[in-house]
Amino acid sequence: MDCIFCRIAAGEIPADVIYTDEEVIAFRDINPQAPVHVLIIPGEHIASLAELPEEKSVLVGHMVDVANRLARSEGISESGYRVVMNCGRQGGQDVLHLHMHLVGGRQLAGSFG
Ligand code: DGP
Repeated sequence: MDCIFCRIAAGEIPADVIYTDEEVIAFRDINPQAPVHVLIIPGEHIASLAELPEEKSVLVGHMVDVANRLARSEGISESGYRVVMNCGRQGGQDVLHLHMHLVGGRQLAGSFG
């Protein structure tokens, strides 16, 4: 399977990785929309939120924990931030490997464009 995020997780493609554990990897978005724009992905290939089996939903809770932790280490915990998961084409998902955006460091506008 030719998945760019699987290749980043495997270390085959360079990325600015800022966090890793047994379940997830976090790296800076290549096209940042704000001073802080980090992607948190599972190491395992799951195409989207719609493909997440119920028995693995705890993974998303872990991704939220990591996002909160990174918000603190990036210095945006107090000022505020946004966590987004796009799902499917109309949901704005371009890369078909489950990921969570952590965005902050500037005033963000309304989110349902
Ligand atoms: P989404 O639209 O939710 O699927 O967001 C995908 C994000 O992934 C988008 O903000 C750009 C980012 N991205 C795509 N390819 C790469 C890459 O090769 N490296 C990094 N660091 N980010 C990427």
